[in-house]
Parts: sequence; structure tokens; C-alpha cells
Amino acid sequence: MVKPCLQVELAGVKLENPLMNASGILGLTSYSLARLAEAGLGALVTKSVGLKPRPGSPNPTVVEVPGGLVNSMGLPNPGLEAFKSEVEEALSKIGKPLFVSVFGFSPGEYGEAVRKLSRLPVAGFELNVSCPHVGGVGEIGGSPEALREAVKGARASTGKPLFVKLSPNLTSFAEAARVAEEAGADGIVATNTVRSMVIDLEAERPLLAGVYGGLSGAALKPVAIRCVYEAYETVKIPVVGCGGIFTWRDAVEYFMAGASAVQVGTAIAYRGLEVFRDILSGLSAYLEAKGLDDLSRLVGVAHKR
Ligand code: RRO
Repeated sequence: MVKPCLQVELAGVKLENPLMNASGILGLTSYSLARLAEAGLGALVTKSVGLKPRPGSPNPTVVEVPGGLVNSMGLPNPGLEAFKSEVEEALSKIGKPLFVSVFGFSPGEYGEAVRKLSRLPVAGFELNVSCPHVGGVGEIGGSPEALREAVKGARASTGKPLFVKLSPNLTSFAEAARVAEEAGADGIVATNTVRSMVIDLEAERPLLAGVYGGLSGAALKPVAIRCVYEAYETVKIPVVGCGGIFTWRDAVEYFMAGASAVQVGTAIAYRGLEVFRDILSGLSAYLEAKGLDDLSRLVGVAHKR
């Protein structure tokens, strides 16, 4: 059998394979984006950027827990204007579709941010409406009205694909996905991290300087798989899975739940950039062993019960 086809098309963007990095992991500088591109990903996503620069939270910002990491980075970013030149430089090096992740503290800021970036030759945008611990951002994805306004504003600012990264902390993930689709989103990213916290026994206080954080890694996977499954049942736009993907088996689980592509984050911290080539070769071998010529044949199969 010829090698199985791993190419995917996401809202009209062609990816040579279904692997992306999760926003926030190695996506803040042109140097780190170039390193990611060399690791064999199909497309890249930047760290979330907003209208104004932010220093992020003081240390400690990350703590390891059984089953994952809890981070409270606090949206460190140089602000849109400074970030533009970083993105331009990255685009000259990477030769892969690049999505810029944007966040805002009000629905209107999403449209403004996307408009200010719209001249860049990027593949599209990921709207982060789901940071679980920076006050104001997650609330946008948590309110149907604010979510609708944010997505509509971004939609009016660009004709390029818009993905909306939703939170697993919502009462109804499916309902939020539906609102995002209705407002003009081209895809859903499922999911951001789970709001969480860790107490320092010696100091008798929250361990992270930002107090609350987001849980990522293996413990997030069943939660995010559930979100992908629910979104796949609800919307017609593609779903991108994100949460606890370390191996090809994890990726296959996401495809079966309904993801068309997947994002890898925490695993990079544990397994390095080789994790991407490992997952790709495992995926190819799996499809070949199953006699499947194209990855798309796996997408959503778990729904045929
Ligand atoms: O920067 C962060 O602290 C952060 C963000 Br913006 C996010 O969306 N999710 C997360 O776990 N951390």
C-alpha cells in the first residue's frame, strides 16, 4: 500500500499533516517559531497577543502536578505592534501556515486586534476567549453575548479563517461552539486549560504567584476529548483537538472523537520537539496497519455507535 495521506484542509488552509503546536508553547519569537517549523508540524500557532504589552505574572508561573502542569503565565506578550515584526520575520523563515492567536479584555478588542494584523500574510487567526486565570479573557468565552460579539467583530475584520479556542470550564461546551459557529467562526479549538490551583504547604498559601492557573497535560485529555466529541455533534465547522497529546495513540483518540487536526503543548516540555516526528510516524504506521489510505477516514468514527 502507498503511504497513507496525512494531509488535512482546515477551513481552506492546506496542512501537510494534522499536527500543530498549542498556542503558548514556543510561539512568542520568530526564533522559537522557526524551531517549531523544523520539527515537522503541519501548521503553527503563536502565543496569544493583545493590543498592549504585558509583562505576565511574576514567578512561580508553572508547577508540576500528578498528570500535568498548572501554569499561570499571565499572558506575557510584547503587544501587537512589536509582535508584528516578530511574525513577519517568522513568516520569512517557516514556510508553513501560521495562525496568530489573539486575546482581548473586551469583545471589541478582538476585532481591533485582528484588523491591526490583517495585512500580515498569515494563514488565519485563533481567538483566545478562554484563558482560565487572566481576569476578563475567559469571561468572554463564558458569555454567549460577549462571545458572539467578539467573533462577529473579528469576522468583520478579516476574510481569513478564524478559529475560536474555547474553555473546558464552560457549563456547555457545545453551546459555546454553536454560538461561535453562528457568529462566523471557521473552526473550534477544543480546548484551553482547566482552571485550577495548588497550595504551598510550607508557605500556607497558593503556590502560583497568579494564584489560579490552567491545568494541561495528560489529566486534561479526557476532558478535552469530551469537548471535541460534543462540538463534533453540534457544529459543522472543523474541530481542532488540544489537551494531553503525547503519543500517536492520543492523537488517534482525538481524530476518532471528531478532531480534524490536533495541537501539542505540554508534551513538548517533556519529550522535546521530537514528539512531533514520533507522533507522525506512529500515525502513519497505524493507518497502514488498519489499511486506511487517508487520515480523514478516522475523523469522527467514534460517533458511529
Ligand atoms: O498566558 C497564560 O497564562 C495562559 C493563557 Br493566555 C491561556 O490561554 N491558557 C493558559 O493555560 N495560560
